[in-house]
Order: sequence, then C-alpha cells, then structure tokens
Amino acid sequence: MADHLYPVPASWAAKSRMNAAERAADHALSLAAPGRYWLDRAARLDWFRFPTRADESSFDEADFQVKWFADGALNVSVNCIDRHLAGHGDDVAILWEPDDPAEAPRRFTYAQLHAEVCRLANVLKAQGVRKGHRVTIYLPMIPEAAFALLACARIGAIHSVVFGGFSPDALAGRIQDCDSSVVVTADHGRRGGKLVPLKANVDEALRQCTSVEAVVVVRATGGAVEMVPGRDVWLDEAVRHVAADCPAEPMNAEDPLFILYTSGSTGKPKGVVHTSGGYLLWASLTHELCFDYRRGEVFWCSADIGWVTGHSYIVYGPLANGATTLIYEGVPNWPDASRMWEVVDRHGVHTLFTAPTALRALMREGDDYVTGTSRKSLRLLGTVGEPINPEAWRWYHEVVGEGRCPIVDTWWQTETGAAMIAPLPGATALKPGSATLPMPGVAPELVDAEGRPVEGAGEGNLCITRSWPGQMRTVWNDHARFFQTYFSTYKGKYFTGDGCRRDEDGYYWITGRVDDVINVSGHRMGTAEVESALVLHAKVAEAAVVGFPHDIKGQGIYAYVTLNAGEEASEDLRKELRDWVRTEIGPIATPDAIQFAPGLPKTRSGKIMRRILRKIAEGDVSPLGDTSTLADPAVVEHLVDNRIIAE
Ligand code: 6R9
Repeated sequence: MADHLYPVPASWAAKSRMNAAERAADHALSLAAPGRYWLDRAARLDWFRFPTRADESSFDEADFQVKWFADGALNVSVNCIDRHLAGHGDDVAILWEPDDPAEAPRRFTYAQLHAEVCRLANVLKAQGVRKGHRVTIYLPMIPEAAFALLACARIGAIHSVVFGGFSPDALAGRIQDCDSSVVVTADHGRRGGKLVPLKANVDEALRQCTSVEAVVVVRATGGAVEMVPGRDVWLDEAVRHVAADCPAEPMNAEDPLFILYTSGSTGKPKGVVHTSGGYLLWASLTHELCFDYRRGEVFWCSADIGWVTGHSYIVYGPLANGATTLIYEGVPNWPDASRMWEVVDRHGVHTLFTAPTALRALMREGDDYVTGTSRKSLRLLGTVGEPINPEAWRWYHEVVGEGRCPIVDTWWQTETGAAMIAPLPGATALKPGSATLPMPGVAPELVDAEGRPVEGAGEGNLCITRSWPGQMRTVWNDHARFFQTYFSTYKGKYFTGDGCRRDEDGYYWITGRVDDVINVSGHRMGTAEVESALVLHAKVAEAAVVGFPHDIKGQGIYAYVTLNAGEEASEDLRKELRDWVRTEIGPIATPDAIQFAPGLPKTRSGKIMRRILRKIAEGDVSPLGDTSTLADPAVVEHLVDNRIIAE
C-alpha cells in the first residue's frame, strides 16, 4: 500500500512548468554542465554585479571550501522587496493571522513592507548596527519578525533567530556564541491564548551576556515589561525618529546572511552559516519549483520563523518570488482543531506547507473539524521536518485535500538551506512516505557503513557528493567543526546524518537519523543536549537520552537517569527533572519518560550502549542483540523490569 503510485493529476500536467521527462533532463543537465546551468539560474535574482563564476567548492580536506557566485554582488532585501515595487508594489506581501481569531488580520503590500523594513533597518543603524554585526532576533510570529530579518539583510547585518520557545539559558548561549550587539524582541508572545514572557526572558539571558548594547522591543501585546534605561528601546517610539527609506548595502554573494543554531549529535548547538547569493537562489528556485508557485497565490508555511523552514519558506523564498506569504501567530489546535482550515478559508490559501506531527495531532481529533470547513482554495499541500507515515499522508490527501491536491513531501535540513529531495507537483508521480527525487544540482548517494556506494535499489546512509548553491558555508567561529561534522565520515562527501532507501524507480525514502539526533515534533534535538541539562541538576550523577516512537510527535524523549549516592528516586523528583529540562532548554526538550536507573549499560571501555537503551525505550526487549561486551549484564535486567510505558 505504501508503494501505491499517485500519478500527476491531469489538471496539473496541463499547466506544469516541466513534465517527468523534462524534470529528468533538467536534473541531468544541472549535473553535466553545472557552470552554465547555475549562471543561467542566477539570472532569476537581481544583482548589483552579476557573477561570472558559479561553483568553486571542494569537499576534500586539502582544498576544502563551499563557495558559489563569489564575484557576484547583491542585496537580499532588494530581491525580496524593491524589485517588486515597480510592477507589484500594491500586491500583498504579508498576510498576518493573529493568535486570537476574534482579532483582525493585518496585511502589508510590498510598498508597505519596503517602508517597514527600511524604518527598522534605520532603527538598527541608530543602535550602532553595521555590516557584519550580529543581531539576535527573539520574536513571536508577528509581521515584525519578517521585517527584522529583512532589515538586517538590508544593512548587511547577520541575523541569528532564536525560537521563542527557547529558555533564557538557551538564548544566552546563542547570543554569546555569535557576540550579538543587539537583540530584537517583543514584550510578550502569544500562542494558543497563552502569553510567553519574551522580554523578561531576554532580561534574564542578558545577565550572562556582555556583548549586547541595545534591545529593540516590539509592542506586541501591550503587556507590562521592564525597560532598562540606556539599553532598551521601544520600536514604535524609535521609528518616529528615522527615515522611511534606507539604502541597501551591496553585499558579496558569499557574505553571511544569517546564522541559525541547530542541534547535532554532540555538544552544544552549531551556528549554521548561510550566505547571501547561493542561499537566496536556492530558497527562491525551490519555492517556485516544489510548489509550482504563481504570482497572486497565497502561500502558507506554518513553521515558526525560528526554524530554517520559516526562514526559507515564510520569508526568503516566497518574498523573492513576489508571493503573498501568510504568517500565523498561533498553534494548529487552538481554539480548536479546525483552526488551520479556518485560516485557509479566511485567507484563500492555495498552498499549505506544514509538518507531519501537526497532521497526526489533528487527524486524531476526527474528520469533522476538517469537513466543516470549505478548503476550496487549496490546490497544493506540502510537508517537511520528518518522515510522513502513509496513514497521515493519505489523511492529508483525502480528507484535507479531498483527493485533488498533490502532496509535496520535501526532505532537507538546516544545513541544506532549502528543499533537496522533493516531488514537483506537475511532474512527479507520488508515493506516500517518499520525498521522491533530487532537486536540480543535487547528487544523492547511499553508502554502506564502510563508505562504499550502494548502486540501484538499496538502503544506506545518505550523502550528497557535490555542492549545491544553498549549502551551509561553515559553522560560525568553528570551520574545523564544519569539516569534522559533515565531511570526515565519508571522504569527499557531505554526510546528512540520515538513513535512506532508494527503490526500483529511483525514489528516495528517508528512514530517519542514524546519529544521536532525535526528531521530536519535527524539531531537531541532540540527545547530548538533554543529557547535559539533566546532569547539571545537583541530584543527577549520569543521564542517557534516546528517542522512542511516539504516535503524535514522531519521536519522544526517553531519559535514563542515575542519581547521586544517597538521593531517593520519587515521583516528585521525576517532575522536578522534567521542569528542570524545560527551564534549561525549553518546553520542546521536556522528557516524555524518565526512568531512574541504578546503573547504565556500558561496555568495558565505559561507553554507554545506546542501542540497548533505545530497544528498551521502544519496548522491544526480547532480542536485545549482542550484549556480550557489557561490563555488567545485571544492569540491563533491572532496566527491562523497570521500563516506563511512556504516553
Ligand atoms: C527542514 C528541516 C533536518 C532533519 C533531517 C531529517 C528530518 C526533514 C524530512 C525529514 C523525512 C522529510 N527531515 N524533512 N525526514 N522526510 N520530508 O526539518 O530541517 O530542522 O534541520 O531537520 O529532519 O532527519 O536530517 P532540520
């Protein structure tokens, strides 16, 4: 059933930009003549100086670099705003749907967006921000979030967006790592009728940060906050003193556009760096191809701007293409499970791009919440963030899309900038659960544990053998870690960290992470991060964290905790540790299950055997596999007998 083929609907085939054969030919051309292919594609952007060189990357250690369009100059905000003004200044750029459905939506034309972005850029300049400086953005899903990204891009400042659900500690770590001089935040955020104290979180974070000279505060809710004189300014007051025009800084294609922190298998989050030319080209090209975007359509990506999906498909891709992009402040199930479909109807959404975890949660509430709405504006549905199970795929296709909307399942990563493997709705027959085929210029390869390529149909670790324009350029301040993390496992290849199967038709099926990264509700979480948070607690001696299958979240967080001698395990302590992790990292890292363990299964050399811990957490305890290297087999029996059945 999972392999059932959904052909391209006739209506799509009739008007598509490419059919299947043309897609294959285009992909072949992109690999055979990359220089010409990519300089042609670069013409979709407006450049101050058009590049004469495309890819100059090498994945080999000796001359390692990732570099594209290096002699080109452009400005990202000009591409996302100014160039649309002449013909499309009155088109709606941003539609904003507030958390509370009783409140009025807001809308901004491209002309209005230009003024908002210029003013905010001038406010940042007045706070001393210059080209190359870092600005941390910690905002709710309000239009000002998009303005802030584009204002940084306009003056050449590098933005680092931190998801509003992260704790003050997590925020502080991300401010310190890139030495931001300014933070843009709001008084409070609103999600599902609840207030998030963003400004108070910033105040707490800044007690640990010395680099920050100014905090620009958006008055989003009007709630009371403390303002530190000489440091904090209200945006609505500051804009009164600045001009509504701000010249755009010419940037080299390889100048950084943003840093975005993401979890890896080890240690602290990495600052993934994307640059101006290649990233914007990749975001805009994939937005047009994967969603067959046409001017005038309303595009809704429901991700948070704090994740790469929000960067590429709420802000940069759509706005570069002159689209109308919808920003939704709230959550999918508030006030009830019909909210997303009501938003679709209210704004006439053509394309909805969301995460499987949201679909599974809504599916559980029953079809009535969906069928009570019209959804007749919908023509295309997309997913991202984790593998979509065929059951959720079919529900999305049949119930939400009433069988008429293709499902675009896009596989990609923070590191890849935008979609890498995905169907094109007018060209690619679909198989539920498969992200299908590589985008132009993308050369996937499956390798076995020894790094040998797997030919034809088969399974292996997913690598990409050559660079593409939207590839990350470095880890902020740690270029060695960039090479080490992605290019040292398999020589000369970018290793994604994902396992993958390729079928007889050449379709790719992502099977999930093969490293110690887990995917909780589409959010990446390094098990090491949760472990470090747990061991910071005074009563905890040791902790090991693994993922386990979770009906709604995809994966849940299962923590094994060994207490210090003399400490008593109790329900109260379990709750305390859950709350502890919430405050250390944020609610998305809250363990679903905490099992107190007198000891953890280790090899004689002291390595925790995570494979065994994973099996126990999954409830798959009969064949635990080879346990002969265990230092103390009795530990495992105790763990199995005291397993927690996580909800
Ligand atoms: C865009 C984004 C990346 C990881 C990636 C993979 C998983 C993303 C997927 C998918 C299966 C898809 N992933 N999309 N797995 N099918 N369509 O999610 O970036 O937060 O960096 O996560 O997410 O495991 O390696 P990021």
